[in-house]
Amino acid sequence: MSIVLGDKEFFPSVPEVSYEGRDSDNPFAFKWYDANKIVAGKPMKDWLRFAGCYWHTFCGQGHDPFGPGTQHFEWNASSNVHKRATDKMDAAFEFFTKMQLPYYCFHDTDLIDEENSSVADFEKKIEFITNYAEKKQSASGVKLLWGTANLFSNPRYMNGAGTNPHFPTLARAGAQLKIAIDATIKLHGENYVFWGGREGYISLLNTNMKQEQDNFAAWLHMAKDYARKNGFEGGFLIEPKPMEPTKHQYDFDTATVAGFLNKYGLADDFKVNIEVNHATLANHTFQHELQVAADNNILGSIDANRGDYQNSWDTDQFPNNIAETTEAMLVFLEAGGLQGGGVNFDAKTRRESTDMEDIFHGHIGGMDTFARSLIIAEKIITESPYSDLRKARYETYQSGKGKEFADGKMSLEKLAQIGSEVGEPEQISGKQELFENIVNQYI
Ligand code: XUL
Ligand code: CO
Repeated sequence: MSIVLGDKEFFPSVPEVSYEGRDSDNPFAFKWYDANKIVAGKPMKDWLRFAGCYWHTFCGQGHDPFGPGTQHFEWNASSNVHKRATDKMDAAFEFFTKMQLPYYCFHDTDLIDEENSSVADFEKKIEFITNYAEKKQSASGVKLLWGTANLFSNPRYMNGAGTNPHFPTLARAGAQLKIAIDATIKLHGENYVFWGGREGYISLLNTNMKQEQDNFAAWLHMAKDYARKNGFEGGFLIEPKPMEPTKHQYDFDTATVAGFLNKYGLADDFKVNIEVNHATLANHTFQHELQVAADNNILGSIDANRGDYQNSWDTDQFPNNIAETTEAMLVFLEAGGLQGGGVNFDAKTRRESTDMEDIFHGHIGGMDTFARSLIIAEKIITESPYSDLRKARYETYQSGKGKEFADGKMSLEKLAQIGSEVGEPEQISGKQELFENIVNQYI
């Protein structure tokens, strides 16, 4: 990948980041991510399909509920909305190409400032900036992993978009949804994401949950039918999150989403985009969410980040926990990877990280964490007794009466008969500590 600059270089102090190996002391080099290295039969870059995200990296400037942003972005300097958008895109593609990121992701409103535009004006703005994006994509080879609509920031969506109790507001959101789908198709986006920002409730007292969920299913069907009719062959992804900004979000976790997709006949087209910090907010591990998705055949994509064990909000920090990521990569590899998705860094540098270079450090660390964990997980699966030990726990279901039961071919009478003949069953250890030690041995 060669570096693609616009009129000006936004990160002149950072060269192209490449693989130098674990002994390198260069902070702008990968220690583990070696794009073409073969792991479990294919290049790392094809397993991981890393993506940079527009919103945290090029839009959010570090504001929090207690104060404004601290990060100064040179691409915001122009007073002209179109110039600001193309400058931002130049900075973004400079970053993607310097970082060897093959993909990127956006919300419609990340690309260009909305500024209270009418639907027609916003559509024109999106048309302008997606024309520019087409040029940047073809100059660089960077592709769109997914697009989405921001249907949660504008105050009009305070009561939700596809679950809004007021039909005209839902329709206004639908106009924006259509523009975002059109933009994704135009830029050959490989997926389209629905993260239900305010699709939930703050109080059940004023909420008709059944109506809202039925509406949401109708909304998703409509979006899917429209996109398919217009040639979109990619995946639709629901991104589970239990709460924040709403008290209760309908797409609570992967198990909830799987049930919803089956109930409403959406399971053929929709999969999940699993975010690490959303998993932990739901009191699950990242590994748990991946496993539920894999078992339901809906493991679409990943939003990579991490939370903070000492508090419980969505901190969206860059991944750096090798043990956590290794456990996740075990599930990932056993599932055969992602179905059409990639690893998108939905992560932000801290409010106190104010140097332009800091976004490089965050992404280098995140990519190395995933790459290293992938290598470790492959070794655990192929070289250690891990898989055999787990398989052995279930061997009584592989043949004979256990298999008959597991195949659903046994009556309760027969099961009870066997149960009364076996006597007190042998005590069999779960050996969790041994499993944990094997993982640590390979780290
Ligand atoms: C919010 C979040 C979003 C989605 C896209 O928690 O993760 O950025 O990924 O709307
Ligand atoms: Co996300």
